[in-house]
Formats: sequence, structure tokens, C-alpha cells
Amino acid sequence: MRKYGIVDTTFSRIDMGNIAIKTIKKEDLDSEVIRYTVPGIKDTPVAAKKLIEKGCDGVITLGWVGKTMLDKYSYLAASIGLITVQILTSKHIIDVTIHEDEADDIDKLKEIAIDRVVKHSKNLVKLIRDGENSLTPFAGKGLRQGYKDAGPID
Ligand code: RDL
Ligand code: RDL
Ligand code: RDL
Repeated sequence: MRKYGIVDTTFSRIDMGNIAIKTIKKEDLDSEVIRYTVPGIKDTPVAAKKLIEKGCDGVITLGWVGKTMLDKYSYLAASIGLITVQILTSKHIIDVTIHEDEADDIDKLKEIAIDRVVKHSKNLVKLIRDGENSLTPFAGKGLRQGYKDAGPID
């Protein structure tokens, strides 16, 4: 049985945790999912590390970044933290981030968020359950999360 960790935030304006749980449970029937909610993105690296220490094989973080420059600096710091935890633990942490300025319209933002969470939850399951070569058939295909695929350049 595989163990997946989900880290989400109270800062986020969409409950992405529920979407990730549903997707992972549907994709991997032999799985356990542990959820850890923190205030904001800068709190996600330690939460992810704690979930890995509790036995998670991989983690998905669900962050929401506000519109200001300060928010973007917070994201950069959080992202470097998440990469550091991955290097220290040799476990995948899939960083799902929604930037509030990706769309003006809240319905569009929601659509981006749902698409990105679902696609990256599936990516996490593939990497953890099916191993290092599981995404190789899709290499170079211009896949995108939150948007339509860009596609390959022939
Ligand atoms: O440790 C408490 C906070 O510092 C932490 O939760 C931060 O991640 C909160 N935060 C900011 O301070 C900020 O300027 C967040 C953002 N911007 C942001 O855009 N998204 C967040 N948190 O999730
Ligand atoms: O962990 C999941 C994603 O966060 C990770 O795969 C990122 O590298 C995806 N990504 C972005 O989030 C982004 O804003 C990528 C780019 N831009 C990019 O320009 N090239 C990428 N990934 O390969
Ligand atoms: O080509 C349009 C988008 O792919 C581009 O604007 C990306 O930077 C958008 N994006 C993010 O901002 C992000 O934080 C993406 C991801 N994460 C991601 O994980 N996958 C994407 N885009 O395809």
C-alpha cells in the first residue's frame, strides 16, 4: 500500500485538498492519504518533511499565491524550501501553485486550479506507484497543468 501526503493552506481560496484526495484515491485504490493543513505557503516545506518522516512515499502541496510582489517573494522562498526538502529526503513533492493573477475572472481561476490539481495528483500517483520511467512516454509532449497542452514542436 502506498502512502501519499497532501499539504494545503488556509490562505487558499479554493479547497484544493479535497480535490487531490478524491483524485489520488480514485487513481490508486491501494493507497492511504494523509492531509496536513497549514496557514500559508511558507509553512508547507516543514509540513511536507513531517509527512515524509511519517512514512509518506510522496507529497503534493497545494499553494495559493496572492497578487502582490510580496506574495511572489513568499512563493519563491517556499518553492526553494520544497526543493530543498526533496533533495534532503529523495522523495517527490509535487508543487501545485495557483497564482491569483493567472486570471481576472474567479470562475476561470477555479477552472485552472481544478485542472492543475487533478493533473498533478495523477502525476504524483504515476511517479510513486509506477516508478521513474512512468512519465517517459509523455516526454516532449508539451503537457500543461491548468491549461490546454501546448503540444510538441515537430
Ligand atoms: O508562517 C506564517 C506566514 O508567514 C506564512 O503562512 C506565509 O506563507 C503567509 N503568506 C505571506 O506572508 C504572504 O505574503 C502567504 C502569501 N503571501 C501567499 O501569497 N500565499 C500563502 N501565504 O499561502
Ligand atoms: O512539481 C510540479 C510543478 O510545480 C513542477 O513540475 C514545475 O516545474 C512546473 N512548471 C511551472 O510550475 C512553471 O511555472 C514548469 C515551468 N513553469 C516551466 O517553465 N518549465 C517546466 N515546468 O518544465
Ligand atoms: O503556458 C502557460 C502556463 O503553463 C504558464 O503560464 C505557467 O507558468 C503556469 N503555471 C504556473 O504558474 C504554476 O505555478 C503552471 C504550473 N504551475 C504547472 O504546474 N503546470 C503548468 N503551468 O503547466
